[in-house]
Amino acid sequence: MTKALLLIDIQNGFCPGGNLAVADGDAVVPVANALIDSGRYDLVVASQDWHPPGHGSFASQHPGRHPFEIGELSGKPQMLWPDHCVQGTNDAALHPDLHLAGIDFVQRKGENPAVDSYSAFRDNDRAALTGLGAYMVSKGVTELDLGGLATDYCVKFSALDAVDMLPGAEIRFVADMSRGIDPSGVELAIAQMRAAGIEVVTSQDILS
Ligand code: VGL
Ligand code: ZN
Repeated sequence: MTKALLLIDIQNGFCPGGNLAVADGDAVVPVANALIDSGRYDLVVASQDWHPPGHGSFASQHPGRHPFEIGELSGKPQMLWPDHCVQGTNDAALHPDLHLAGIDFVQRKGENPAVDSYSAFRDNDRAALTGLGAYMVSKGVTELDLGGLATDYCVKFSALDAVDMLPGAEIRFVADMSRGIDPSGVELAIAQMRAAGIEVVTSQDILS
């Protein structure tokens, strides 16, 4: 029985003032800290969106196109984003208030300029794995609580992949530790997670 907490992309870039700010994104930080500090997890992992400059998901790489339009990357439809979470910049850093000392492992993703990687477990084309699934299997993870930024992108895809990669594990989405980009996308994400057998909980449910 290994209980794990997975914190998705709680980075400056997705918080107010960041390049791809999610409304109220920094509100997830105290919730994450309460869970990190709770002592109930055997393993705490954080993912970090970690793009090279000029990543193909950036609208700036597509002449005449703008952020939040659908473009194309490696022949597939791709949401075009503002430049964000560029390796080594403050935008890519984990939020400074996050209790880093309680984090056992940081999984970086999105390093291949030709494919985006919403999930902490694999690239969007599903070809390349990050290694996080094998790592969690090697640690014997049977319960995984996850959340972070953004609910309708990286959290959702990570949660759905966790169901695939940790067969038999109980996966829970921590709603108050998460914020999304698009409200209708968040609703859809929660419906898709529920349909995949993921339980929706609050940090209060976990801590009480
Ligand atoms: C994310 C869009 C682009 C996320 C990352 O962390 O949800 N969204 N890159
Ligand atoms: Zn990204």
